[in-house]
Amino acid sequence: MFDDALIDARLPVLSDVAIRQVFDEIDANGFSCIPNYIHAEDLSRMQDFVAMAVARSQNEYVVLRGSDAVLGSGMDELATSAQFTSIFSRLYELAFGNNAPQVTFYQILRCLTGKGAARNSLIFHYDSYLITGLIPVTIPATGNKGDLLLFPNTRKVRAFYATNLFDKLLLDNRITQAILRVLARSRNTPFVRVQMVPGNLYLFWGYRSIHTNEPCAPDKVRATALFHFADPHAASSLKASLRAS
Ligand SMILES: O=C(O)CCC(=O)C(=O)O
Ligand SMILES: [Fe+2]
Repeated sequence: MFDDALIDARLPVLSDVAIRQVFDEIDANGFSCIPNYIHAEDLSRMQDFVAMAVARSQNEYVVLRGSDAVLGSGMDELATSAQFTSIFSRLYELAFGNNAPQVTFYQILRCLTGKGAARNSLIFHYDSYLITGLIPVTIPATGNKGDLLLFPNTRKVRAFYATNLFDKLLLDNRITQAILRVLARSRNTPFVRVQMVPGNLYLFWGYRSIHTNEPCAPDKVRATALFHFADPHAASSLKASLRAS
């Protein structure tokens, strides 16, 4: 039996050289993949949790936000694991040259299934956070697996929250979304297609890259654990006043 509290001890240790390689890959290819990042025993605990969450939502699309919402699944432990968080702080320092703030995540577990599977797919967006870590937990064995589609590093980190909002406005409208959907299907697609393998860790610049996921069949489950780190506009007063209103 495994001691649940020791997930950290079962994670691979990544040297600074390995992190530099991850960083270079993200810049060159748009993403980096660390295969078999999650130990099989821990992965199966996460998969059991997903199965329970999906059953509880009557086999419909469900999103769990924050580490309390995934308590006991192992995904909560990841968010505070020294091994896991050090990946993000070192990537941050390579990307921005200054000391990383303490790593705390906007953490979510997305379970794509049922009628909501199609409705919540192919929505192209930028994340609000600089670094995105994605761990596929449950992926359909057959049929559409819900690949991740990435248009890597299409913008810089914006100095102003207002510019960030403008980027999002240009993206978040019917016409742009329709064009991107056509591009995603075209033979010479500019999108990088990332196949989801359970237990792997995928890293990319979520803030800088247009991205989305493909759907899976309504009778299948595609669940991903997302770890978002570093909001560049955390100190923006415009953002604060928009939130308050
Ligand atoms: O589930 C996925 O593969 C991606 C989801 C995503 O990009 C997000 O939640 O920000
Ligand atoms: Fe995203």
